[in-house]
Amino acid sequence: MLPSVSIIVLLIAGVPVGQRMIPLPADNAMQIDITGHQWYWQVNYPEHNIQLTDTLHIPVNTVVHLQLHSADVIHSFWVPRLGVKLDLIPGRKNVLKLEASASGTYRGQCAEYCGVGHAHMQFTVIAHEPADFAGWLENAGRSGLEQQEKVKDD
Ligand SMILES: [Cu+2]
Repeated sequence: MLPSVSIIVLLIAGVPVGQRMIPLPADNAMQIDITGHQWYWQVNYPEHNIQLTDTLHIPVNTVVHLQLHSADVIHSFWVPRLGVKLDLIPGRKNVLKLEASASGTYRGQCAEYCGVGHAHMQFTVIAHEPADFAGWLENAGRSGLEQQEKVKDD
């Protein structure tokens, strides 16, 4: 009796939490494609024709869905202060929900050893207030392919 009651209570509490953690396709959250390369991060905003290297701009207090791909070996997308880490696996797409609760700059780092350049495979997440983000999106989208950070040779 007690085990059944315990399990039911845990399911009632746990199922909604689990549902919120799954990136469901029905969500109309912003999609950002991230491709790991040896040894840099390619960031694409497919709906806005924006392409960046090693920099990710997001709106604050908003869930964005990152579609993680790898062009070569296994990498791992890790932003310690945002509490997220997920592997990028060749031939697969992993989806990560990312949300920042405060505007500002967050450092990220590849967390899976991927070769000699691994330690330098870092990136920056910039979380903007909603109005600032809309402005950034408009500017960056208008200029087409924006390579605002250092362009790396492959
Ligand atoms: Cu790495």
